[in-house]
Amino acid sequence: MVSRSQPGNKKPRSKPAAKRKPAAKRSTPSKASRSAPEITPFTHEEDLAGYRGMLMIRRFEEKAGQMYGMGLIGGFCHLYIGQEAVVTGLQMTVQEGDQIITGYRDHGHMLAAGLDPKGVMAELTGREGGLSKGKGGSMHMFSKEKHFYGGHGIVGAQVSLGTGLALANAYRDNDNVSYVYFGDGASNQGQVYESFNMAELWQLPVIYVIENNQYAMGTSVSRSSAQTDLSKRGVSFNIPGEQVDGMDIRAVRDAGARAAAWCRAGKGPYILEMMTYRYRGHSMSDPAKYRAKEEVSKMREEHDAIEQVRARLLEGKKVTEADLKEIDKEVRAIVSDAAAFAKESPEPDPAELWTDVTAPAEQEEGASA
Ligand SMILES: Cc1ncc(C[n+]2csc(CCOP(=O)(O)OP(=O)(O)O)c2C)c(N)n1
Ligand SMILES: [Mg+2]
Repeated sequence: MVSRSQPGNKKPRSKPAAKRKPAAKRSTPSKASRSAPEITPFTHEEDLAGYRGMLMIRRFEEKAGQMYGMGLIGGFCHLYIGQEAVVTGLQMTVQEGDQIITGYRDHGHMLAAGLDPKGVMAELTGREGGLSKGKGGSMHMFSKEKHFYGGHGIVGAQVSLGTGLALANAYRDNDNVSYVYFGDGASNQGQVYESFNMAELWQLPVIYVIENNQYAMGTSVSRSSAQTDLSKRGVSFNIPGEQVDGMDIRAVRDAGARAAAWCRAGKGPYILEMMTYRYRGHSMSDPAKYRAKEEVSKMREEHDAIEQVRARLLEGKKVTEADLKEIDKEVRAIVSDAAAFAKESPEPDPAELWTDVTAPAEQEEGASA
C-alpha cells in the first residue's frame, strides 16, 4: 500500500526531506526577475544542441507544410515555425518522468521530447506507423514512453488535464513537474483559472507555459485581452509569473530552470509567459490577412531564434558556415526519411476503429483475475 500525501491543505506538499526544501513562506520571485534578468550564456555545445534541435523542428514543419499542399496530409495542421526556441529551451530543463502536455500546435513539442520524426510525420499522414496509429492526426498524438500527454484540439483543455498530471505527482510524492503549454487565446478560458486556483491551493508542481505568439487565430492579444501582460494572470492566486523573451533560447532555458526548481522545491505552480511569434498562418487554411507582411518579416529578420544561435556559433569561430550547412544537411536527411516513411506506411486497418477507444482497466495489485 503506497502512502499518499493527500493534497488539500494549503501548505507545501510533503516530500522526502532530503530532496525538497520546504517552502516556509510563500515568496514570489523578486520584482527584478520580471524585468529582463541576466541571461546565462550557453556553452558552445549547448548552442550547437539548441541549433540542431530548433532546426529539426523548422525543417520538419516546412516539410509538413509541403506535404499538406500536396494533399498527403488531411484535416487540420498547425505549424510551429517561429516558436521553436520555446519548446527546445524548456526541454533542456525537463527531467525523466516529467509530463508534457500541449494543444494542437504540437509537432515541435513531440520532436523536442525526443520522439521519432517518422512516427510524428506518419501520424500527420494518418498512417499505421504514426504515433497514434494514424487515428489521431496532427492534433492528437501521445507517447506513454516520453510522458507526452498530447496533442489536444479543445482550446484550454490541456490546462486542466495538465494540472491533473501535477496532482498525480503530488499524490505519488515524486519529484516530477508537469509542463503545461497553452496559447494566449487559451489563457482567456475559464478552466485555466479553475486550474490555477487548485494548483496554488494544493501547491501542485506545474509550470504553466503561455506561448504568447500574439494571435489566437486572427485575433490579436490586444483585441481580446483586458490584461495583455499574461504573466500577471496568476496574481490573484499568488502564482508567480515571468515574461520571457521566447525568441532567445537561453532566456527560455533560464526561466524554465527557475520555474522547475520552484516546483521541485514543493512551492507550487509557476507561470512563464513566452513572448514568441508564429510566422505562418494559424493553420494551413489561414492566409493571415489580419496582419501586415512587414510585421512578419520584421520578426524573422530581427528576432529569429535560429538565426540568433547561428550568429553566436559563427562568432565563436569554433564552427564554420560549412559545418552549419552540414548540420542542416543531416537534419534535412532525417526529415526526408520521415516523409518517405509517412508516405509508405499503410493506412490503418478499419478494425482499428474499435481499438484504443477506452483504456483497458489496470489490474489491481494482488487482485485475483
Ligand atoms: C474550446 C474551443 N474554442 C474554440 C476553438 C477554436 N479555436 C481553435 S484554435 C483557436 C485559437 C487559440 O489561440 P491560442 O490559444 O493563442 O493558440 P495558438 O493557435 O496561437 O497556438 C480557437 C479559438 C477550439 N478549438 N476550442
Ligand atoms: Mg496564440
